[in-house]
Amino acid sequence: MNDKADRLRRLKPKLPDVPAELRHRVPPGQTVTERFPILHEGTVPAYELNNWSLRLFGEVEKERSFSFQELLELPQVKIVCDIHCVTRWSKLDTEWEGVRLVDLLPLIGVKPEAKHVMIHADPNYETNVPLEDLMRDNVILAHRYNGEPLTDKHGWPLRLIVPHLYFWKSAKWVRGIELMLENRNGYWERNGFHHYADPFKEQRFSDDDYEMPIDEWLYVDYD
Ligand SMILES: Nc1nc2c(c(=O)[nH]1)N[C@H]1C(S)=C(S)[C@@H](COP(=O)(O)O)O[C@H]1N2
Ligand SMILES: [Mo]
Repeated sequence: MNDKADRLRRLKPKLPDVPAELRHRVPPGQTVTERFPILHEGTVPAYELNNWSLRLFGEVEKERSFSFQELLELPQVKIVCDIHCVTRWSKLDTEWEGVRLVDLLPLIGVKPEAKHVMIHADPNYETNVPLEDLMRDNVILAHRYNGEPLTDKHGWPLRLIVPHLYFWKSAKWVRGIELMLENRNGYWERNGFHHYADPFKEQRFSDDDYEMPIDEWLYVDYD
């Protein structure tokens, strides 16, 4: 059992003020940073793009794997969004480029009974998202950030971006998308964090009775 949820919610945060003009964009209990923290479990994976693929499976008409090149041949979109990490940092106006799930998933024929998705990622990470949340216009599998290819530490070659949920749902190093009939919980969701994770409702923990220290994210790596 990973005790991050317990550790984080024990301390009481004192948050710096969010500038008034930004307050409507910053969820409660968050603070804004210009920097880009790097957070993940385990070590950064190294890939040979030729051996890399993204597998779509589960409740689909026909399971299929996409090479990186095949993903690049699909319609590409750019989104600008705010991201909110459960450790209390938010970063505004981040720009990502990639493929919309709403463009990708129809290619494999998702069965109508499928309502839930498990995102499978390296190293040994998974996170669950309702299918309808992935169908939003600004939910993408991103391969570029701020006009450049993703860096290794931010998820190269491919990561999910789900702007409207806490950032742990935005899995880096995504390798598989599993369509499911029933919800199953992913890694953090099994370890004390909320199964849905709406930052504007402060859905941080599975029981949400505690608060997180404001300075948790200051102690991670940056670029
Ligand atoms: N594969 C993988 N993806 C992951 C994680 C992880 O541990 N493994 N951590 C999540 C968490 S908790 C956060 S806050 C974001 C951090 O992304 P960043 O390092 O690009 O800021 O990645 C998410 N995606
Ligand atoms: Mo996070």
